[in-house]
Amino acid sequence: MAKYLVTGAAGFIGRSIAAALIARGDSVRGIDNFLSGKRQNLIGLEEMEFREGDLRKYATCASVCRGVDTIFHEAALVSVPQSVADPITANAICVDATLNLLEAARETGVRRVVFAGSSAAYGDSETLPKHEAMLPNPISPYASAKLAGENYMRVYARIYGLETVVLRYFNVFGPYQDPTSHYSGVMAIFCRKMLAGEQITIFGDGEQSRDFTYIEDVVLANLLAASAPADKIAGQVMNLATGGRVTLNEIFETLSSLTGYKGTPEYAPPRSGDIRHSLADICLARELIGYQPTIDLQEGLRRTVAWYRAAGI
Ligand code: UD2
Repeated sequence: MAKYLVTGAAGFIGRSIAAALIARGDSVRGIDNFLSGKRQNLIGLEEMEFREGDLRKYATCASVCRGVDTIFHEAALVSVPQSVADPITANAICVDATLNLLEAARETGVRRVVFAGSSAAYGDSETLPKHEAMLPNPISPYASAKLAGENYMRVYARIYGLETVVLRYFNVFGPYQDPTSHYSGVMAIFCRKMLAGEQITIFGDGEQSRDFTYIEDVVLANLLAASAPADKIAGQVMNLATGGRVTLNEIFETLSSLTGYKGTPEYAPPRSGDIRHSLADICLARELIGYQPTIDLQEGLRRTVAWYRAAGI
């Protein structure tokens, strides 16, 4: 039976991929250093062979790759502002660790690596939707580091024949996303605060827009990327999103009605490194891995609010 390795397995996206693999009966190993991952995210994943460790150490990568067929590399420092505050750590976590993992994968005979890329690669170029043929234009340390990871993926496919594939995530949201840090994703923060009746802050005028992707579709795309024929995906980079966008002000309105929130947002200056609009062209993922989003924004928000309400975080 093929063995899967999920890095960042205690994080939001990693644990969701691991849960889907376990649910279909696959054998899964997970690794996390709990820098941003949470131990409670491992609840329900008891069938996973879990190792606590840090991919910035090559020996850890070599040990965790042994016997693995396919890796889902989700471990990262995921926040743009956090990378602005500490670019050296962002680089170590997103670049050094990724190169260690690729080299260990090559050495131990791993067949495929599916990598969590980021729409941050596009920066704030005005062209919408963003498509993969556009020149990258990173505008934050996070974006540069994620792009470097992508480039290593392509190089390892080309030079060493590893079947690497990059999914460029656009704002992912849903159950298990950590709402408790000021580096958390906006959906998680808004859900938690609005359910608790707390003041929320919108950075900028709220007219910035994002292509918010529900976690279940991200998991789906990862599974498709893991099983697609090598000649279609090896060395490829593709967007993973919905192909629709919504402003923060619109999100606020929808979440107000779903949560019963009565407050109004406080508006603050835009965040450094923030991009204005983000919208994906998802044709390539459709063509290469047969991806089609299944959960629309309204349904995704409904499920997300229900989850935070039940979790009582
Ligand atoms: C997302 C990803 C990031 C990267 C990037 C690519 C998340 C958590 N981060 O960053 O990993 O891929 O996209 O561009 O998915 N905001 C508020 N109030 C708050 C928090 C955020 O107004 O309390 C704003 C924020 O200034 C930004 C928008 O909401 O304009 C989205 O922020 P985010 O941190 O959720 O995600 P983003 O797009 O910076």
